[in-house]
Amino acid sequence: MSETHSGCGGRLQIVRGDITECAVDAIVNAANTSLLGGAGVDGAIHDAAGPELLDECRTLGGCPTGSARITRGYALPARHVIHTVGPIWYGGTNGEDELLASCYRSCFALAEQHGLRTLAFPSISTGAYRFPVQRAARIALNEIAQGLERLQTIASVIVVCFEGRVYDAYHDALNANAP
Ligand code: AR6
Repeated sequence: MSETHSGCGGRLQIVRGDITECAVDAIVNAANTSLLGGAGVDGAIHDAAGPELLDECRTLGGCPTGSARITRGYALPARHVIHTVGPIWYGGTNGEDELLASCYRSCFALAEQHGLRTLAFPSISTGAYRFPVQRAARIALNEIAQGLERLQTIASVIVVCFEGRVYDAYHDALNANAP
């Protein structure tokens, strides 16, 4: 991990890196409604976790857009994976903003139910699903700040940016919201 930047009283970090290397209570996966794997971060997480992750995902029966499901982490350094399904970008008038916000809220709800203290998020929907990254970063950081405010039991949230352009967008969005 490199190039870190922090906010929310030190409980939020923006880093560049690979989420599969994060030793946290749960990493979040940007999945699709089948929960049966795919490309991007989803493929990387399944590769690193091993085939037992797919076996458990098969038992879940999929997940609607904006919701989340939790599994074990298997061979990952993370104890759990929270699989959430971001919206596909269709121009912004199909409820995309609200569905993306709902992904983050659903992840925090699972973190609360399972007593998780450390979370790592990728930039949901900004790859194959084409959500504009500046807009996604504002929504993500707003929801993460609200989640941290509501759940004082969460010690840290890391946003893991795989690409420089994504890191820059989150960095700028965090600075724009700083008091
Ligand atoms: N660690 C952190 N972030 C990553 C990693 C990684 N190892 N690999 C990619 N990213 P995407 P989506 C970033 O396409 O847009 C899948 O096929 C990537 O740079 O993974 O929500 C699913 O099965 C980008 O910023 O997810 C779905 O079908 C971010 O992760 C679909 O893609 C999200 O890009 C979901 O599309």
